[in-house]
Amino acid sequence: MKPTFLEAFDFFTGVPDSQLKALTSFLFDRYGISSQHVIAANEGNAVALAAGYHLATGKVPVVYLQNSGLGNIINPVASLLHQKVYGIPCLFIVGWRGEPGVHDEPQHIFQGERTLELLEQMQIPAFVIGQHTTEAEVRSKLGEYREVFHKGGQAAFVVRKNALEYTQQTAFSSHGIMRREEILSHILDAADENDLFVATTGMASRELFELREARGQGHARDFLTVGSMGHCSSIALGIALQKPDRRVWCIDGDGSTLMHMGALAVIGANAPKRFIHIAINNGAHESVGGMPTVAGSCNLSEIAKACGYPQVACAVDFDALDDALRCLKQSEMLSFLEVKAATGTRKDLGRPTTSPIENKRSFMDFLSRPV
Ligand SMILES: Cc1ncc(C[n+]2csc(CCOP(=O)(O)OP(=O)(O)O)c2C)c(N)n1
Repeated sequence: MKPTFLEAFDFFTGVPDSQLKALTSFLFDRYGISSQHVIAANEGNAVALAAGYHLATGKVPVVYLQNSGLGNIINPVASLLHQKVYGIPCLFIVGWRGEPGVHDEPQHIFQGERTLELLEQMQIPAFVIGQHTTEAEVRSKLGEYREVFHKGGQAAFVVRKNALEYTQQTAFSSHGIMRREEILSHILDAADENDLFVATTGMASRELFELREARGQGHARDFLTVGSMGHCSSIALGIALQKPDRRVWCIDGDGSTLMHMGALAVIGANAPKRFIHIAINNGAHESVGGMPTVAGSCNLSEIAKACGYPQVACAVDFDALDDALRCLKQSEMLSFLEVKAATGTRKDLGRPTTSPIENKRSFMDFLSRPV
């Protein structure tokens, strides 16, 4: 089904999801990035933005998200939108990863099992859109939802895999020259044997896994933050504060850095030594289809500097990257490196073949060894 049933709405905000690629492509083609379509830093921000839209217009906003983002919306739904507070209507479009019975990655299993229950707990009526759902059924549901919105309530469509289609797929690209996997390879070349890595959600962790495999280095040095997008730098901080003798490389993305950017201020204030925070900035949420982030137009290294990182750098080509890696490593100070990157991922990129529990055990074992 095409997402055209949303034509009656004129404000959309959210965080992209691969399962909602048809929807975001449709929105991008129709509105671009504009006052009618805002890609938010995280799903909670999107809910607040939607609330502002309603306050300004009296109309019903649409918020789209992967079900991983449900946790981020609980606070603003319960304490801002809910009828017991301001009673602000909102339509949610939720991509259902980890639906029971459908194969998916470990980080989606529990969230997938609880998705409908969580919406019910938040008193958000939900209708599941599958491959065989008709547009007439969805429009009729929307008719019922109008009553809910009129009373200041919220409602949701939960979207199954391949349920939405949109043929005119917009292509995005950034202007960088280095691809994330090549950048990761240079970082691995610069690192020492005992160094630890904490990598962000999405392709970065998958590429790191495959690079280690290709190099025959095992996976014990790497913590792969397969879920919990935006939190890898805080995980890395938690480790660095307890293991000041180990060098910690945190591999962040621009989307994930933006998602919980307050973490930068906390890292800057704690200033652990030997902590190298690298944001691979391709200006996109590439792992879930390549929708743009706002990081293409912001200076992440200056933000880190203002947050108290004593050393910051920005690299746009391989020479600058190698120089920066050498200098930051030698300095043994908290550092931030923004690497301007191109979008682009190998077609045959696989997924980690070890489970998160195996990853945790071998990483903790590696961490417990004396250096
Ligand atoms: C809370 C939450 N919202 C959305 C997602 C879906 N998601 C997975 S990776 C990703 C994009 C990450 O973008 P970025 O950090 O810039 O890295 P890139 O994919 O460009 O390498 C998104 C939105 C998620 N996993 N968790």
